[in-house]
Amino acid sequence: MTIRISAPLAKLCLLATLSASSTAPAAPDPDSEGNVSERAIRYAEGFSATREESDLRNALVLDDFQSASRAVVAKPKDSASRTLSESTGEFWVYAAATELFYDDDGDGYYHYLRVSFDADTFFTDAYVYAELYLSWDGETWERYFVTEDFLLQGSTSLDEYEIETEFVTGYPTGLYDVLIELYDADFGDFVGEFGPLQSSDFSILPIEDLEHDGLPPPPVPISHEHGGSGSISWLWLMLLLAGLLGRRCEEAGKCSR
Ligand SMILES: [Ca+2]
Ligand SMILES: [Ca+2]
Repeated sequence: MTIRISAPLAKLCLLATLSASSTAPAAPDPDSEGNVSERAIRYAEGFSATREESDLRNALVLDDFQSASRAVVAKPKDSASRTLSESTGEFWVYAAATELFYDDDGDGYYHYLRVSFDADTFFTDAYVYAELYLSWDGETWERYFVTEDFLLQGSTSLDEYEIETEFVTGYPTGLYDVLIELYDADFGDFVGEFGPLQSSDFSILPIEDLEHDGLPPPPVPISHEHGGSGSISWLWLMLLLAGLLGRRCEEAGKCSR
């Protein structure tokens, strides 16, 4: 698996290579009524050109929602490969990449994701928007973000767009697939996609939310108190050794008095 990792910040950790079989994708914790747990993310979006290359946008806008009823859109995963059948050929995603940041507990699973993509159009310019999806179980895509409308200008790469997401809650530790769907903003038509079928960058990304990316527990303090169990053990050994020496010298008749 290849995942593009940039290294702009001190907290950035290198991503360890993970095999697809190393950890099974996690389930989304359904409650007693079968509803999946609350989702919350922070996000930032914009054209890549408006960000300094070595910086993050810093996802600050909080978006939290109950996924069971209101905002989450889910669909079968096999619905993601419809480019040929539904796209008009007037728009396409030329290239896309994912980057992972922040692994506070050092377990190789990250809570901050940047998705960037360069979409192009046959037209001189056209407004589009993108929907971003995650899949943790290999069976269902769940929408986690919808961008604002933004302008594509022909086939230039200067209109590359990016979305940074900090997963706050509702995203348990697992290996997630990511999918971008592109829509014509004027008509709402699906016009293209980019996901695991197009690049391994969008497969089995090690992600967990902030709740699961806790800092490691502090080291166990070493007790220097006297009289503890360790001291008793040492005292017991000394007495045992003295007893053995005494018995041997009595048997040899060489004990001094
Ligand atoms: Ca982690
Ligand atoms: Ca472009």
